Amino acid sequence: MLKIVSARVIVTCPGRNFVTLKIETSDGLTGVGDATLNGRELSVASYLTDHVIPCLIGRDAHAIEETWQYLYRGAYWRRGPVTMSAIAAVDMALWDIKAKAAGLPLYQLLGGRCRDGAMVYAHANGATIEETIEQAQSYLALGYKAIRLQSGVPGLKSTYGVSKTRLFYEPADAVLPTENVWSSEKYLRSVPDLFKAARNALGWDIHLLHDIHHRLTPIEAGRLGKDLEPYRPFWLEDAVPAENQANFRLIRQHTTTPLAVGEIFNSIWDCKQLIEEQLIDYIRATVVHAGGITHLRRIAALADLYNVRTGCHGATDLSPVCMSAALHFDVSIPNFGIQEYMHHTKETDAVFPHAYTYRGGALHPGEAPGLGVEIDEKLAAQYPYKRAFLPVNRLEDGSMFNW
Ligand code: CS2
Ligand code: MG
Repeated sequence: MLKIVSARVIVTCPGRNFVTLKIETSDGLTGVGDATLNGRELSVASYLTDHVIPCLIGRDAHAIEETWQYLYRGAYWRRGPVTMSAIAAVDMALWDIKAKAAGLPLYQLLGGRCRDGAMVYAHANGATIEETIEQAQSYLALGYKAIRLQSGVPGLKSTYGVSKTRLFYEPADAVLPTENVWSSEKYLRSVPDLFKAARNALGWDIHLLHDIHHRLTPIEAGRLGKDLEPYRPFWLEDAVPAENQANFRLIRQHTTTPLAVGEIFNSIWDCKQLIEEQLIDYIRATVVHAGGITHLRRIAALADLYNVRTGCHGATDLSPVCMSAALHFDVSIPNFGIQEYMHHTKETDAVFPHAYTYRGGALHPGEAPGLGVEIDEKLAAQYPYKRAFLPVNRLEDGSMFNW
């Protein structure tokens, strides 16, 4: 039996915090898993170190499903972002080990390729519409087939998705949460202008996406979806908070603009109704936060029954380990939609050497055995953890709102 003989959690901060689980086996094979939960990293690190790793030692490294069930049912306190990110990290590491033992890139163990590469979308953002479009044009020149547009909102000091550094968007920007101020009215007035200008400047042979980031009511989202229909968005993302999945029925009644949701989901139960009632078009759940490859494949299989495609989250706070795992998943499923791709910094890429490459508007997982990514532990040790919180968001009257 291929036994798990040790496991450790590596917390590193090459520009932002990442939590990585590394599992070692009796024949020297190792596997890695991403366990990064932006703003709550140490919770998952402790969950793994104090409550999971002691149970892993001596277990069969090949028994991925059994281990998943052991950690899910055995927790008693099921689901939630911390638990499911910890389970995800173990799952990714065990799939990494299994594929390395087989000498194959992971996608070959997931049924082989359904497509060459995973179409990705880049992030164009700017304080003004002009700045946003100028950055979108630079992505167009790089061969991207899909671009997300996020622009400043006239009258608001800040908004979601517009970063100071423009290229690397890292929202966890302070040792205590920064306070943002929001106005849906000001925002709703600005988005149609952004899309009209974008279509005029970029044309129609490019997918244009937008992230509302949980900030509208269903009827506001219905109105925005209708306002944008002439510009054919690829999707409107996180239109409304999705604890109440029935919220999306109201949006669906008013617009044919495709809807995407799910980057903060951590299990199939968070999206079962959305998928079964076809209230969404893309499910954004990701490998690191939704229980790993094992569970995300279940979500994709359910989605496939209802014409829902995947659109995995891929922000900079998901490490190259998660991106590697996502790409093996993306090329192997029938109902892949699109993969988010926010570049990591050079420092991050150096800590996580990886096989995936960008080519012609898509990412390719590469042919290295396993996930095709490692963590340089010596280099990682040079970047100690630095507490950083995601911002909070208030309405102009000072009441708490959704960030
Ligand atoms: C965003 C993320 O990428 C996205 O679609 O929603 O940037 C999200 O805000 C961060 O991952 C939060 O840590
Ligand atoms: Mg988002």
